[in-house]
Amino acid sequence: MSKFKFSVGPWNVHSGADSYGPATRDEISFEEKIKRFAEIGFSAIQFHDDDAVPGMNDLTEEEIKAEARKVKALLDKYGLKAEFVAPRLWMDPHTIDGGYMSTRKEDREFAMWRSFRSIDIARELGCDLIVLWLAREGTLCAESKSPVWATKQLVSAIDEMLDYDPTIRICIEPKPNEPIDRSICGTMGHVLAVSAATKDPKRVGGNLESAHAMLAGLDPAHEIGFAMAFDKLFTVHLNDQNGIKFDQDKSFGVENLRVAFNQVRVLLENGYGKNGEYVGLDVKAMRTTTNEDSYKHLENSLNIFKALEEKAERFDYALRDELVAKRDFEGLEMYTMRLLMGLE
Ligand code: GLO
Ligand code: MG
Repeated sequence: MSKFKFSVGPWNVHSGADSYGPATRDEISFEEKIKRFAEIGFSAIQFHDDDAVPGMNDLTEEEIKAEARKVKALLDKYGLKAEFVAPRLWMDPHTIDGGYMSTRKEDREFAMWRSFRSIDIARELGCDLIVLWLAREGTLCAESKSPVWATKQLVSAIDEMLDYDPTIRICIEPKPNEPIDRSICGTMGHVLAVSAATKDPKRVGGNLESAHAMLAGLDPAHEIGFAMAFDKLFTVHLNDQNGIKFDQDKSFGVENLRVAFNQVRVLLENGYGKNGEYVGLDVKAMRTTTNEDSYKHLENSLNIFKALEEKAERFDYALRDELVAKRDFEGLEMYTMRLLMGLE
């Protein structure tokens, strides 16, 4: 029995289209997805603002809230919670050059409008968390904007959200690049610095995604640990990644089991979940996956997580302490490998 609760977003089941080719699987309706998510073992759904309210740019504030209430009723029907809402500030013509740090004032205003509406939607869905994945916040042309100005823009955008709703929490999902070239907030260290500069740092934390940490050349378990040391890990996006290249969002643990194990272990050791946090997955199916297997990468990720949780529960801390006292790290490494290989 897992100690954790799991969450997922509707974008984690998709048709397989990529930048180089069309869809390879059928589109699945939102309701069908969440029904299956509940059956597979997820207890909460993550949303982009327009996952909850499609076409929201053309709706009034009241209409947006009314649409969100319909989604809440669907969640209730399947016994699911909403975990967070993330303003999608990377698809719209207004966000070509980013949102909060766009070079155009009207685009920055659009980004704030979407952020405030995301807060409204979150409230209707019964959650208090806004995730900011800062997809296009940075520079495509290094000379186009000052990184000092851009960083301050991010802080003041967050301050405005904190003011808009006195109980909402803001959670930055750092990523060093892609689609932006040079990001402004690339790692958990950046997130903590930005958090500290806001008017209410307690309400500003991070969402660590395994693949994003790896793209920054960092160990995701250490990024998780760094955030947890300051009570700043508001959620996680677990997945896997084969090296420093484009963001792959592979199933959790399929590339590097030891790195995955250490992510589970650091979460377990430090009581992740005791404040209601979910273990979120952000994984993509391979393009070759068939319609029938549209959810297999999610089931695999959950099964791998739970198997690693069981290994982490069995991790022999007395032996670890004994080996550490002798500085026998070769021995400790081999013990860990034996545990992972099923030899312990
Ligand atoms: C992409 C991100 C993306 C976000 C999602 C929620 O690299 O990981 O999937 O997590 O849009 O904001
Ligand atoms: Mg993510």
